[in-house]
Amino acid sequence: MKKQIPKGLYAITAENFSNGKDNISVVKEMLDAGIKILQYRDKYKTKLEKFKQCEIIRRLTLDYNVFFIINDDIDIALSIQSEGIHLGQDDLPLAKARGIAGPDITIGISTHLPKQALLAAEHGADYIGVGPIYKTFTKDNVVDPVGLGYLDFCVKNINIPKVAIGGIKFSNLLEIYRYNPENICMVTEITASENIEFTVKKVKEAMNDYC
Ligand code: 3NM
Repeated sequence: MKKQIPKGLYAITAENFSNGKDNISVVKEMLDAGIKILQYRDKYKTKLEKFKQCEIIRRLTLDYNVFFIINDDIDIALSIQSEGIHLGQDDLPLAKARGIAGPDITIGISTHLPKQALLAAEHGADYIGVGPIYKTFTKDNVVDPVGLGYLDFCVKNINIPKVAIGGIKFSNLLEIYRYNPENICMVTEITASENIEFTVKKVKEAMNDYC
């Protein structure tokens, strides 16, 4: 049976923005800090390298009861039985991914335009990414910032969970939080933090422990 993505802070790996640490050690720190949703994203490794890291992280996420999502690699997601897959606009179309992965896996899609958000919901996505809200240097070939107006549109018109993403830092967190998206994603604010546990706790407190 499909598990519902929990509300709250959504973390993503970013090994090249992790102060020289590898994904596994950053993930361990994130889990100890109380992250409940984690996406594995790595655009630079071979499939085998990604698979090996995901196998280890799967065991950790089960121990910590954390909702685990794999970016793009449906085969890895199915093989390690993650709770979810995340697709970009240039990845396999949702219907094809659903056909391969079956009904029980959560599928999320990055969206950057109202039309993409409406289509994702119509085609059975389980959540959408809404971004980049602000300028981000974490993702290559990312589109221009979509701003708070797009977040407002999605919150008002899309009835599946919204994950606000892109350039979100502690300093602008409350600006996002007041729109009340189900999830807020911070990538480098967490991965590049000198003290991940302190940063995650500070963020959770600011969001009234909604994560
Ligand atoms: N997806 P940071 S923005 C992975 O807009 C990703 O779809 C985005 O990183 C989107 O929190 C992004 O460090 C990177 O700005 C966000």
